[in-house]
Amino acid sequence: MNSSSGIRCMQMRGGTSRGLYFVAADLPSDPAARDALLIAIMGSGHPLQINGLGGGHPLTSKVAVVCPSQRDDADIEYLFLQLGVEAATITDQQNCGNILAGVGPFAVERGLIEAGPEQTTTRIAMVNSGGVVTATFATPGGRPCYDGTTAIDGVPGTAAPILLRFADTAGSTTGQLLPTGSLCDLIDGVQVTCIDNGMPVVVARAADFGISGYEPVPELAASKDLTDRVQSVRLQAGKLMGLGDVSDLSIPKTTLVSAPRAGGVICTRTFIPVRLHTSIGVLGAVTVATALLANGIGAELASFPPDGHVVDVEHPTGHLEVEVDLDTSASPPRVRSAGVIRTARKLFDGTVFPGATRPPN
Ligand code: NQM
Repeated sequence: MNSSSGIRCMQMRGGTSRGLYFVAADLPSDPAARDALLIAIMGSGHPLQINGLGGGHPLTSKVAVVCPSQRDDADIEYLFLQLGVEAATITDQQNCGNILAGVGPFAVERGLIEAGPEQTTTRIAMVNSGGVVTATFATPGGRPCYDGTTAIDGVPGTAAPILLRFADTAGSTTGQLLPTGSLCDLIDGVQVTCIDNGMPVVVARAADFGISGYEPVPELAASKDLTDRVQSVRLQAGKLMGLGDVSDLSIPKTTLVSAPRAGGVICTRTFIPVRLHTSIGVLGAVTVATALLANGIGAELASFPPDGHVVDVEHPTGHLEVEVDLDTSASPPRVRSAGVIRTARKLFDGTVFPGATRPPN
C-alpha cells in the first residue's frame, strides 16, 4: 500500500472513546503490514501523536476493523486494536465496548449491512473475544442518526442511544471468568479479585492502596508511588491470569473500588493499564460489576439496589450503568448476559495518508 494513495477511514466517537474505523478490505490483509500502517496513521511513538490522528491518550488511540461475517450467528465482525501513545505498539489482546458502539452505524454507512426503516438491530461478532453482541440503533429513513437525547457521563451533550446486549463475555481473553481459579488472591499483601467478563480486570480496594478512591484523576496520576504499586500488582496478576508477561500489554486493567458516594453501587478509579481512565470502560465496568455480584473483593463496599441486575458504577466523571445477569448459584458463577446503553458520533469520513511506516516496537 502506497502512502500517497491514502486509505478510506472514518473517525467516530464511540461511547467515551474516539477511534478510527476501517473496512477490513481497505487495509492490508497481512496483520504485520496492517499494524505498521495503523501505527503510522495514529502517530503512535510520540506523546502527542503529532504525526498522526491519535489524540495523545489511550482512549483516543483506538481502531475498529469491520467486515461482513461468514458466521451463522453474526452479521458483521469487529476487530478492535489498541494502539500505544508514547510507544509504537498495537495489540488485539483486548476488546473495547466503547468503540463497539460505533460499529453498527459504521457498517450501515459503508453498506456492509442493510438498515431498517426506523431502527436497525445487528449481530456483531467480536473477533478479539469470540463473543457476539447485538446492537440496536436509530436509522430513520435507512440512515444512521447520531442526534438524540441520551446523555452518557464523560461526553458533553446528548446523542441517539445505542443498545448493546452481550452474550458469551465470560473469559473473553483468558478463557475463564475467574482465570486464577479463585475469587480472591493476595498480591503484594493486597487482596484482589482477578476476573474477566469481557475485560481482564484486577479489582482491589482503594483503601488497600492507601487512597480514599474519591481523589480526582490528576491527583492520582501524579502519584508515581501509586502507579508503581498498581503496575507491580498488575504484572503479577497477569501471570496468575495466564496472560504471561503483560508489561507490553494493555491488559489486565486495574480498578480500585470504594463505597459509593453519589447514589451508585460502587465508586471506581481505573488504570488502563497504568494511566488513569477518565471514566471506566464498558466491558471493564461489566467485569467490575460481575466481581461485586459474585461477592469478590470490594463486594462489602457495594450498595446494591434490592431488585438486582443493574449496577450503577460511579467513576471520575459520573456514572456508567451496566446490566449483568449472573447465576450465582453455579460455581464458578455463570454469566447469562450483560448490557449497556452508549452513544456514538460520526466525526469525519475521508482519506487518511499514513506517511512512512515502520514495524511495531
Ligand atoms: O472496557 C478503555 C474504553 C476502554 C475499554 C480501556 C472499553 C471497555 O473506555 O469495554 O471500552 O479499558 O482501555 O474505551
